[in-house]
Amino acid sequence: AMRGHKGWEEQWSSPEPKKEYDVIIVGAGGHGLATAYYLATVHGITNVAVLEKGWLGGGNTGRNTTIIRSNYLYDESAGIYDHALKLWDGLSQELNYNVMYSARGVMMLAHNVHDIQVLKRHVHANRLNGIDNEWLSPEQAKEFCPPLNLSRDARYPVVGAALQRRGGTARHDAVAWGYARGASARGVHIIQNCEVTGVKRAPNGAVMGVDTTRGFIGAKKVGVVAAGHSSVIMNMAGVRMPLESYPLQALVSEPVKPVVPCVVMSNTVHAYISQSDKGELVIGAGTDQYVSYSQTGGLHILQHTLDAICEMFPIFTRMKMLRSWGGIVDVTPDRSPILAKTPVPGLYVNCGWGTGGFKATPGSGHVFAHTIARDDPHPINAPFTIERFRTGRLIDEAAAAAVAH
Ligand code: FAD
Ligand code: PYC
Repeated sequence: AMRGHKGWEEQWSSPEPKKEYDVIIVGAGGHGLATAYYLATVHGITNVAVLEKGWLGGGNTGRNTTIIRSNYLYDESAGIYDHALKLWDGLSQELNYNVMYSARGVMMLAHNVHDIQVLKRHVHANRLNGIDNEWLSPEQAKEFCPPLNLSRDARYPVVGAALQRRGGTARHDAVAWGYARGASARGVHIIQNCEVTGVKRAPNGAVMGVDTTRGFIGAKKVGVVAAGHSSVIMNMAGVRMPLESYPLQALVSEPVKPVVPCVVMSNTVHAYISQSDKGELVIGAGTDQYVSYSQTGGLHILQHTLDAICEMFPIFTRMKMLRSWGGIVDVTPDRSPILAKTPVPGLYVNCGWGTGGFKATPGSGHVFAHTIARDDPHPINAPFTIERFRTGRLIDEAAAAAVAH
C-alpha cells in the first residue's frame, strides 16, 4: 500500500556535509536533535550539523519504553526533569508534530517497609519542589490500575505506591522526527550514516572539528550527545569520562485491548509496564550486570522480568511476547547526567542519562543549546558537571532511577 503514495514531502533534507559549521552535534538521538532545534529556534544559530553514524532516532531514543516523570529526589534533578516535563506538555504544539504525550500517571510500587520509606521521602521532597507526587494505599493503587495483584501471598506483596499523575508516556520516534523536521526546516544539516571517528584539536588545545567516515568536518564548537558511546568519542578528544556502558532491554507483547491504564514501575522486582496505543504491553527490565556494547542483552534478565510481571499481573501469564531488543545506556556513578563544558575549549558533553534520559529530552536539549550558544551553562544544568565526581558534590539519584543497575 505504501508504494502507491507518491510525492510525499521529505520530513527533513539529507544534504552533503559542508567543510565547516558553527556547531557540530555528534549523535542524532532525541537529545542531539533537540539541541540543534533549540540552537536554531532560541539562539538563532542555524549553521549546525548533526552527525549520526546510523539513522536518526535509531539509538536509545528509538529503543526506550517512553516513561516520562520528574519525581527525582534532589533539587538539582527536580530542576532539570520538571523543566522537561513542562516542555512535554506543549511539545506537540511547539513542533506542530504529534508526539503523543499522554499524562496517564506513573505509579511506583512499594513491596516492603524500606520501599515505603524511600518512596515517601521522594513524595515529600517532590512536593517541596512543587512537583506532584502522592502516596497511595494498596487499595488506591489497585483502583488506579485494576489488573494489579494485591494478594498477600505474592513473594513481594504490594504495600503501597507513589503516584505522579503528570507522568506518562510519549511516542519516542515522533519526538526524534519532530525535532529533526523542525531543525531541518530552519537550516540545520542532519547527516546520517556519518560516523565520527576522531576529534581534532588545534595546537592551543581547542576543538577544530571532527574526522568522520565522510571526511573531516570543521567546527569551533562540538557537542557530544552520543549516549552509550559518549565515553568513546570523548576519549578521541583525550577526555576520560566517569561512565560505564551497559545493555538495557525491553520487550513487547502481542497487542490486546486497553487493560493497563497507566505506567507501573517496581524497582524491587525489577520490572515496569505500560500499554502502547497499538495495544502492546511495553515491558522493561533492569540492566545487564556487565558492561558491553552489544545491543542484545542476556535472556535470563528478560525471564526474570517476566516472572515479576506475572506475579504483579497474573492476568498476563498466558500472553505471548512478540519481540525484545536492547540499547546501550551510559551510567554515571551517581546516576545523574553530565551536561557541561569540558576541559577542552569548544567541546561540550551531554551524556550519562543512563536508563532514564528519554523523559528529559526537551529540557536537556533546551539547556544544552544554551550552554553551547553562550559557552556558559544554563542555571538548570550548572550542577551537572564532570567535576562533581572529583569534588564529591554528587547528585545521587540511584533510588529515583527506579531501574535496577
Ligand atoms: P540516543 O538516542 O542513543 O542517541 C545517540 C546517538 O549517537 C545514536 O543515534 C548513535 O547512533 C549516535 N552515535 C554514537 N556514536 C556515534 C559516532 N561515533 N558518530 C556519530 N553518531 C554516533 N528513559 C526514560 O526516561 N524512560 C524510559 O522509559 C526509558 N526506557 C528505556 C528502555 C531501554 C530499553 C533503553 C535502552 C533506554 C531507556 N531509557 C529510558 C533511556 C533513554 O532511552 C536514553 O537515556 C535516551 O533516549 C538517550 O537519548 P540520546 O538522544 O542521548 O541517545
Ligand atoms: O527512567 O523512568 C525511567 C525508566 C523507565 C524504564 C526505563 N527507565
